Amino acid sequence: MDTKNLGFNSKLIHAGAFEDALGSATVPIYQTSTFRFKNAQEGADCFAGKSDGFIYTRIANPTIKALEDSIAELENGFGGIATSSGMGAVTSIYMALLGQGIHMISTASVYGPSRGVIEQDFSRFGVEASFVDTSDIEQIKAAIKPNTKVLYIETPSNPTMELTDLEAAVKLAKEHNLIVVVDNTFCSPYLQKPLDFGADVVFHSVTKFINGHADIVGGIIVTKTQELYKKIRHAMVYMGCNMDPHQAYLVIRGVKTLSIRMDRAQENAIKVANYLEKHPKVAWIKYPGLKSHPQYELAQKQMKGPGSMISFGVKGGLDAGRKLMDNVHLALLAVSLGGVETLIQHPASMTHGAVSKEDKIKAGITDDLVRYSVGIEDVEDIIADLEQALAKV
Ligand code: LCS
Repeated sequence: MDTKNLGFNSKLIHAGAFEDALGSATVPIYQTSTFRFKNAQEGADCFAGKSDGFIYTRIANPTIKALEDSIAELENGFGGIATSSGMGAVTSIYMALLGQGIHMISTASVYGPSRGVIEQDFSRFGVEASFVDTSDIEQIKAAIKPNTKVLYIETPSNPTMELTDLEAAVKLAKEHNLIVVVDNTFCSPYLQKPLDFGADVVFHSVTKFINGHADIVGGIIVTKTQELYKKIRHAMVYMGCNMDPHQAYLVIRGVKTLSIRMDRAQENAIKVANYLEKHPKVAWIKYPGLKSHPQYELAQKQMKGPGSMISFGVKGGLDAGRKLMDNVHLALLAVSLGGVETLIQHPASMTHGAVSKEDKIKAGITDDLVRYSVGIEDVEDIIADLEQALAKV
């Protein structure tokens, strides 16, 4: 079926699904490492790229391809590349686009390991990077050097919930021939489509909203052009960052309910954010759906909704935040995000623990920051849980 003209919710169900010989309603799990060739010529043709038959699961696999085709269509891109994890996506992109003497500009408050792998690993191979507040376009402009090739944006950023103006950032990047990469994990294609703003590469930790059930880790990259697709797929295949067919099957299952899960989580998050903003023990809150968010207008412009991630500080700083985390019962004290269950965590000592103290301060990852991923439970229960835990602070 041609799904190109379907609405987003219909695409979630039908995009990328292929028809197999037995008429399966869902995409079967092709749990195989390798594929038989009909004859030697077909094998040679597959390797020469003259046939698009499957060869070996690290290179491509029908179940994984169904997911790749689905997300590529949802992001309005050329092609999808599924990876073993979100970090598999990050490193495949870095490997494909960076190299000796190449400089990248990135969001300072980016997911910790996306920064750490540059500073601790890629730097050993001569890659340079500047981590700046990309929510301020002037800071991006000031960081551009003659050897800058990539602008890497995470919006909203993890965990500071800062937004980067995609339209303005892409405009500036294009004036300097930079490739724009966007980590769209916090939004999913349901809330934000960076390629529509002119970005070149978009990717996700599908561990989060896209899969949504906290039962796998995975990643996916979508490129705007065939050229970038080939380059990044090559890096993914050669580094062995491929997804597994069983993992892909579960993600395909998760994708189908993406919009209804996100609608519910977001509806809850708006109520939770309003509750927290008024709570006397809450020192500050950052949520793009609140008018108090400094980029509330930008959120309205580039996101379909504010999502379900909230950052806030409790009066009394780190100790008070710890007390809150130790006293919630419904929310799981756990890292990750974007699943059906509500999660709470402390970025400065957990997800961003490896970022240096100085860089954390510069990126706004303060010791009192508590990150809250709102799930799809009854919102009354989520708020009651926060209420009793805050009472103990
Ligand atoms: N990008 C963002 C924005 C993320 O939040 C994460 C993981 C990744 C990339 C990497 O994806 P992964 O390899 O874990 O699938 N974020 C996590 C977090 O905030 N808590 O635990 C993992």
